[in-house]
Amino acid sequence: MALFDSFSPAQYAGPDSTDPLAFHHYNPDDVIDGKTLRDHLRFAVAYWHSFAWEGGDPFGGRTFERPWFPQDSMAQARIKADEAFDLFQAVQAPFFCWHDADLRPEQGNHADNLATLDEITDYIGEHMQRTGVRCLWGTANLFSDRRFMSGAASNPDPAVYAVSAATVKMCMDATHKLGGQNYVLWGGREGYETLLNTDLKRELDHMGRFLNQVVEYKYKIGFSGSILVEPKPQEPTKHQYDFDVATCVGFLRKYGLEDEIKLNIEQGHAILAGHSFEHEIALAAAEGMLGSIDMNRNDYQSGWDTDQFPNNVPEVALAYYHILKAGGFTTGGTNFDAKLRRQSLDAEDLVAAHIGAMDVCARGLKAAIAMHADGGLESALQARYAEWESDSARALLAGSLDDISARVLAEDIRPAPRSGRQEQLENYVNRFV
Ligand code: XUL
Ligand code: CO
Repeated sequence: MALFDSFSPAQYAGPDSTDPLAFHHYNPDDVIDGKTLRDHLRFAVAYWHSFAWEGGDPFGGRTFERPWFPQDSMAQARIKADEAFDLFQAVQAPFFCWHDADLRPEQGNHADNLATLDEITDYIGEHMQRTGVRCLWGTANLFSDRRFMSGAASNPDPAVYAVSAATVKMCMDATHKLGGQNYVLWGGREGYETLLNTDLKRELDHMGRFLNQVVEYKYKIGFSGSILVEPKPQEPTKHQYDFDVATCVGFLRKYGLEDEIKLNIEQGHAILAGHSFEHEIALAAAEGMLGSIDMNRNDYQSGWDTDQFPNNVPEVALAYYHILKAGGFTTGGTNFDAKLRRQSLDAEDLVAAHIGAMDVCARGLKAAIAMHADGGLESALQARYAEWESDSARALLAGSLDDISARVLAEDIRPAPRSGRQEQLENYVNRFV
């Protein structure tokens, strides 16, 4: 029995509606600032959390019952795809994202992995044609299978490097075939459990070369989407090499990739790194490397990557504010890298989770657009740094420490401390959220 085909596409019913399966804030066709909300937000459903994850946790296995479980045959993979596209339509998702291992079962050898991925992406391509749902990004699962336990590109065993490279080529080809707008690399097990057995420099060099091979291949096949790296500080490994945005920026520069690769920033990963989501987005934007976002929410107490659906409008508003400041999404979008709680068993829970998350994002985006248009934060910022526009201030940056020291003495420069106005700015934000 199909799970999602009885849900007709969710409709916008306005903020006063009490219909739990209607949109209250996300009206996809609403035009704000010259763009529909659909095009501002570019929502994507994550195939892995919604269809491959079975509801297990470290203490217990599957809690969900789905017609495509167990996920051990191509017949089951086709049922999963049918259901996935029913869900995409039920929540009006314009995009989806996937790993190879989400779409069909891992076969245990590369030749069979290639053939079965080709087969299932043909099938998925037909669903895309029929429904108009598009691929935001594809990626390779280089972390679930046992062979990746010590990493993929950073593995001490060259045979694993080889299989990883072949798998990424396969997934780039599949993303290209499905018209994907980005290709993502999340370094699942690129990191270490203990430095006692890790040649850190060699592993970083191998990862740098691997990413260069990815970029070379992108040009070879004429893939016009963006290549994105997704920062995360730990989990599954004790230390992940793509720790946070700052670490990734330094890494990409070191290996000459700063103009070729951008970042896919995830809310929960930002929290794990001890940052806020808007910090990571603002820093990526400042470096010209903002690509896309994985929208979710972490539990602030547990210290795990809990991948919950977002429900905090002020946090989301600040994230979108920085995205808007950077010019909005181009190839990127809002991928819900989020999963149900394991007690949320029903098909309706998954539909409601996406609808609610889209509403939260729409509220956040509308607040961000209003703040951006009002310009209050920007003018406060301009005012705070205004003195740097003067010739005498600019001369400080051009001069030497000797020049500056002489000036401080000659002009008897004595700074007059000024308020940072943080509470007033927080009050300002609260008027919009
Ligand atoms: C894991 C994570 C991944 C990536 C894709 O924490 O976020 O799902 O987004 O591999
Ligand atoms: Co993610």
